[in-house]
Amino acid sequence: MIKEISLLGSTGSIGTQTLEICRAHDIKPIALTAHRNSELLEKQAREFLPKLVCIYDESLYSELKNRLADTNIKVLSGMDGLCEAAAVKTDAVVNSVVGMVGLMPTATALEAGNKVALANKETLVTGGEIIMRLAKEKNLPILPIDSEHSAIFQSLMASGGSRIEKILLTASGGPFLGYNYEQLKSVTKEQALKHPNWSMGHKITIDSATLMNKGLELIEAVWLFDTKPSDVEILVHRQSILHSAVEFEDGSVIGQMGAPDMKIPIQFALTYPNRLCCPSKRMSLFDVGTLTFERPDEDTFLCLKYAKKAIEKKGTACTVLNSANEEAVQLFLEDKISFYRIGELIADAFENVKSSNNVTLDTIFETEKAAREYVRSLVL
Ligand code: MN3
Repeated sequence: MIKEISLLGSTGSIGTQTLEICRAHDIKPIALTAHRNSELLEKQAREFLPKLVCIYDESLYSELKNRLADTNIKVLSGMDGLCEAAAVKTDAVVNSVVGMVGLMPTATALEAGNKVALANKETLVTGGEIIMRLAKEKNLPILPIDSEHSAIFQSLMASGGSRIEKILLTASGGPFLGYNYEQLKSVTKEQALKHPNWSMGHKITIDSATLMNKGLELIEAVWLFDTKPSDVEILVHRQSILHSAVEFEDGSVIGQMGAPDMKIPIQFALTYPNRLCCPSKRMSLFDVGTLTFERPDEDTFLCLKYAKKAIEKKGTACTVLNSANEEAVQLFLEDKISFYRIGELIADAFENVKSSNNVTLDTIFETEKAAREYVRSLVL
């Protein structure tokens, strides 16, 4: 079992819950990194005494350095620091940063021989082809933390090597399930940030409201489980109790259920293949009562439609999709565009930004730059 980890994105929602698991099972984080929250990072550093900490925003480096001046903890910043944290020799790197900023650290962790527990879906959305190849070359597992992918991973443990016929990827539907185009046009940021079942960071909460989150997860599933996009079926499941399932050739469907609590998949990624007591919520099927399933509305929720187009196209098309989404969500959170405009911008970028069939880190970052600039040029 894992004794120590490097935790990238320790001050976010997944990061703080990962530290709860660390406390419960005496796992030591030897590296901690944050985007901008130096106050919480200092607090975490004082509690866990890691070898190093990194603040991604370089303008906060001196502040963090001062905060920790009386300790022996090495203080780093920027992408170099993040990659150094990913490369420390450890039992696993937990990557829970937000956005495709997580791609380089994931590649670096694997290059350094570290196994990866992955919550950063943008890593696989943009770099799935190279990351999965690298993991195979290095013979290192990528253990999914995303709850749906953890559920699929757990369901596959029952496969006995049999062929998968279909992956059933469940979606809560977000706060605007059932809304039509006219209704979506007038929703506010406050409404979009209220997720019915999960408590998460802002980026993923908006992604859940546009259904882009499910689009990104579909792409993530294609890479993680080496499956065709058409073999992944998305089911809107309002209760978020069945976290996803797999259908085998004999028609058996095996899924994983539980309370909607991220500590369960986080812990499983760290204790796999063992199951230990978890400081999580519990589910009562009596309280849940009914489980419902319906098809998503792709004509209204453009993001999902374009995510499917992107994974069918392959190459760096998924990077166009993802980068356009990251920019559009940022613009929405800054009150510069309306909610519905997010999907329109992504559709526009997908049709007009050139993607490459040759997927390398260089072509990914070139595509990212072009897509971000394109979206900003349409708005600002
Ligand atoms: Mn998920």
